[in-house]
Amino acid sequence: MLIRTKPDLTENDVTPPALYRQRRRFIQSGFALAAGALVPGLDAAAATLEVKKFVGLGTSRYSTDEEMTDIEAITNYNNFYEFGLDKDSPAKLAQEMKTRPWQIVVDGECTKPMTLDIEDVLADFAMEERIYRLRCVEAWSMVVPWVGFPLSALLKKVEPTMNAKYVEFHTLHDPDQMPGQRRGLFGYVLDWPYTEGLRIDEAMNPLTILSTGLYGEVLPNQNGAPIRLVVPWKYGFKSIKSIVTIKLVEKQPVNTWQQQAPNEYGFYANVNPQVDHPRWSQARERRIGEMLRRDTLPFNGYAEQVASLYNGMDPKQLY
Ligand SMILES: Nc1nc2c(c(=O)[nH]1)N[C@H]1C(S)=C(S)[C@@H](COP(=O)(O)O)O[C@H]1N2
Ligand SMILES: [Mo]
Repeated sequence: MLIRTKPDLTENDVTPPALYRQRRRFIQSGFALAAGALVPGLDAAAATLEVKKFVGLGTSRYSTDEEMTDIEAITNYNNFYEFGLDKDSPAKLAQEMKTRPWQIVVDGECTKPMTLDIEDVLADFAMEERIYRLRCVEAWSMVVPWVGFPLSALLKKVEPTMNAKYVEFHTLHDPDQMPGQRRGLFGYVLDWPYTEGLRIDEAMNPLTILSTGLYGEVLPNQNGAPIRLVVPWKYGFKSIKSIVTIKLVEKQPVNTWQQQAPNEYGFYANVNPQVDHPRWSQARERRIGEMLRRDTLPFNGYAEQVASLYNGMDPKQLY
């Protein structure tokens, strides 16, 4: 059910980015040690410290040379409505979210459906894990050095059938842990769980990653721990956080923002400076940390990698 008491609110409402002061806090002690011992990509010594680091990771060939956004901004200027509507509330309210144990169900149109423990995911894909320094864009933009591996690697494991035309993702639904899912607490509720979708060829594209860390460290809760999607040629809302379900499906899923405001958000959400959002231009963006706005690039600068996925499609349809 959808209750909508604040109709002009959108996922893109911008809080002035003056609030990066709050010190980030990473791992709750407890799981770091055990996890570090099991995962080849993790530094065993560092695992005993408060912050768990990924070591020896190669860099993806898709990485940009552009300057990285300050970690304080990446971890304190977030959208994660399960933890409130303000950009600075996820950093405060997501810290108590339990990310262990954590299971991910991968099923639907495939021959080998699986329930994976996050520790197994980290171990199984450690060899494929890379640093992906990628741009992400909204009205603001950032360059984030994600730690991640291609979503395709995981999808191949379950062997999608010919009927797998789309992939549907769900975030954890747990109102006890996620105050934003308690009806009415913020006077506004999305239809939980947060849901996203990709077409199967988008999902198999090597630029589509599952991320488990950033800046060489385990993903902070506010950025979608323990595992989140990153689709850098699409607007930020496609990059669903804290994933518990990955379902191969035949029909195009309805994603959360499309359901919430179908006149404003579509399925594809490809970054396109020429297509305005109904209530604002998307021609320019402000890179966090910079004063002047810059032109937004088609497909957020990743046209060479992904434009061919949409050959023959009407650009309007791509929103
Ligand atoms: N589960 C969930 N995933 C989500 C969101 C959300 O509210 N809930 N917000 C989305 C939006 S609108 C954006 S812009 C990005 C923000 O990611 P970041 O905080 O890591 O920059 O997460 C996306 N993933
Ligand atoms: Mo967003």
